Amino acid sequence: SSGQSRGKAERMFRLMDEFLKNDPMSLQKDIIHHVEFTVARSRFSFDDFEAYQALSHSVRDRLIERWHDTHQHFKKKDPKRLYFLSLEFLMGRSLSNSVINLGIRDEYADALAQLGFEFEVLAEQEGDAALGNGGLARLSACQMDSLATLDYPAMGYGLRYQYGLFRQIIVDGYQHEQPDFWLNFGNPWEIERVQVSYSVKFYGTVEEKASNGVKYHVWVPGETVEAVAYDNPIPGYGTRNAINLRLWAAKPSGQYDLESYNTGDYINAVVNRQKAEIISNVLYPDDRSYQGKELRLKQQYFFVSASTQDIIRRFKDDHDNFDEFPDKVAFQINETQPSLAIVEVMRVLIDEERLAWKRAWEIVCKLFSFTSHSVNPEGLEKIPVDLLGSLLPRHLQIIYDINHNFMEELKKKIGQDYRRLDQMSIVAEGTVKTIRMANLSIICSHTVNGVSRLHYELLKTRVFKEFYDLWPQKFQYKTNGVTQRRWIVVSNPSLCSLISKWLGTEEWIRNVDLLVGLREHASNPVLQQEWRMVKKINKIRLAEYIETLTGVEVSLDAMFDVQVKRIHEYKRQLLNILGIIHRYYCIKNMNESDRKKVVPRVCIIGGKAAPGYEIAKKIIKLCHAVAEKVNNDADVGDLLKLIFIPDYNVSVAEMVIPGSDLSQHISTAGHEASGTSSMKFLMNGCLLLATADGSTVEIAEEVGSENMFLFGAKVHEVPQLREKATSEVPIQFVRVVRMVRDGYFGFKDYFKSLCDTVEDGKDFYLLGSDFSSYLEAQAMADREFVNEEKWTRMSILSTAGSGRFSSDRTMDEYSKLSWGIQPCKCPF
Ligand code: NBG
Repeated sequence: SSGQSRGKAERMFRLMDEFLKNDPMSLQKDIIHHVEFTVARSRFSFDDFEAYQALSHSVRDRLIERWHDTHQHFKKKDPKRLYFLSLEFLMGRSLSNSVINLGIRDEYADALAQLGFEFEVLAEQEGDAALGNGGLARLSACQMDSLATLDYPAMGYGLRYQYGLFRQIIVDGYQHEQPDFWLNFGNPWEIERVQVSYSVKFYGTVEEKASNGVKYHVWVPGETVEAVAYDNPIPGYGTRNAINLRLWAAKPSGQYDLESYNTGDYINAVVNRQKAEIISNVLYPDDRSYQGKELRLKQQYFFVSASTQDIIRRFKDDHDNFDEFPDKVAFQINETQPSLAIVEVMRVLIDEERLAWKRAWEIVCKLFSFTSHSVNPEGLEKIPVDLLGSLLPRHLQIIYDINHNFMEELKKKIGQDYRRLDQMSIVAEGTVKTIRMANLSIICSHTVNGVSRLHYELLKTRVFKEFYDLWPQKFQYKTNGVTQRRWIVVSNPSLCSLISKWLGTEEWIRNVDLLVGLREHASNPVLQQEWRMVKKINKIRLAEYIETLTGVEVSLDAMFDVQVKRIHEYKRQLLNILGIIHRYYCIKNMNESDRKKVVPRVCIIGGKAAPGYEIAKKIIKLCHAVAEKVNNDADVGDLLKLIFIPDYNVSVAEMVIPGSDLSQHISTAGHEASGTSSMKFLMNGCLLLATADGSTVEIAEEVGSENMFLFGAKVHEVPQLREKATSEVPIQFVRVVRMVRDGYFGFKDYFKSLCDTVEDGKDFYLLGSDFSSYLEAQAMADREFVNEEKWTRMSILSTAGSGRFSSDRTMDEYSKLSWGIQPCKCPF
């Protein structure tokens, strides 16, 4: 029979070979086939969107093929695997990235051209998959791309939200939120796996039982919900490997409550079952505050429980006891939201697999690597004990037991130092008793990671100081990175070709360190000329976008100065706007001959504010109010324009970043854990105007601080500056704040509370004390910009120095230092 199955396999193989050919003719047939039978449109009449759908299905077939092969290969080799748990993944679009990683972009473009379609036009039809908020979520997406490309045996787990991050629309300068029902038109990039599903339990009670004198616990749930898998293949570049991102959707459980059906209220019984789906309905739109909401906790446990069951099931398929578990499995906990996985693994091992506590704990301690993405101790996740105890009664018991053991151990080490014991306890006493998820994560993980060197210093000395003193060896950092595939190859094809031409190879797409090779050509006038040409192409694309969106025409000769990211007080978009007001004031008060010397600027700001974040929303409104005035002032003309780009997301970023000359990363020092958009700008040859915060410190080391515009207080200066009752705030700052306060831009009452946040003595983020050095850095940027050769050289050196900030490097570091995994390459 093995001969029979081999015969069958060979036959299947031959058949497969028959269909997935990549010559233009086969691709055309394939697309037409999908038009007719998948999209069910006539091959004689279909529009761009339908063509996009058919095209995606054709690409998807090729993805699935590699993804199956990779799966088989991993199964055969049984390497140690990494499971990357994150509540958020900001994938953006998939089409262009997929065909590029599969290496068949040009073949598809040719095939489409022969059918009368343009690849780029169809690619624009795709909506973004926005299952995340900001930096953390996009980082996860970049890291998945690197894991696949570097052939690591990895898999991502998350939640398949029906509604992704809200769409931002602007009405009269105010942000409004609209639901993002991204699945409305279907999603060709996922594969529904109805047969891969697990029951997830909630509520109920815990019963203590005994068998042969050994006590154990049984959790009798009050509610059960089904988790169904949706698989999203992630293709690597230049490899056959394609890994899996498995997202869970909630469905009503198959177990019926006969009681409610028998009472005769059939309709209500069905409707109630449907409520289970609420769990995976909507992404929480706040990236920084944890409000202890039940639904949020349910989301966390739901995805963690399904993932854990899946991981343990896979392990048990090939192993008959848990001795090898830590040799085969590594868990990565992205921020604290997935940290219930720790407790869940512990629960399964002791309650279901009936391992002794001590044995189970030994195993758990070898599994988890935890990465913190926060710097603010107040922002750390705390879950009210009552909430956790009611939703997950057994988990609360286990947390208490873990904490009890930890406290006993700690007392042996540090004695009865109650202040310290209290700070390190997982359980925080207070009016509302809470569980500190960060403490849980640190205690149970073998590695605690920071996302930049500076962040690591802050974790050690401030955020988790007590833990660092106890376990210095646990603490590490792996500076974030982004994938050059999406951020250069997909989003900036002209730059991509130019780089390959000058390096004489495309190898940098897999080995980004090669970008340093550009350094030796940085002053070469031919490269410089071509480099400027590329920038121009991208600026034209951006200018056209701006014009269609806002009706404002911008000059291509102006410096495009961009700040795009979530709106937060600490990121200081307000500093940027106040700087723009200052620029405006200066232009207004100049004589004609001075005006001729002004370097024209197009200031571009974009980003979403969390729906409940009032001050952030006022910053957006202020931006519009200032833009209204400045853009319509005949005295100013092309010298200054202010543009707010609505609904900033991954695909908007792909267009904005390549078209920027200068980009701003101006958080108050000590507040940005890393920052990753800076890395994307850097790769695209944009100069950075930045504070010494997060990863910009390391960026300066790579590209040289003389090739950046650094300003502002350093981390160690911030506390003293805050202490000072009144700091030395420059007159320019007082003036611009006064203009806003006095209603120069209208909406006087509305902006009052915003102005109050930067009042002397209350200016927590130090806009006032950093203002002078900010203006100096800006003036410096103006001076350099007019020197074309110098500016272009700095731009080339930025790209050349960006190699260290690839997520490929980050993933290699994690694999070696935290996860202990090796590449596992699928043969072609
Ligand atoms: C963010 C930090 C950024 C960092 C990203 C990725 C969250 C909660 N944190 O500085 O603010 O670059 O994480 O590590 O999104």
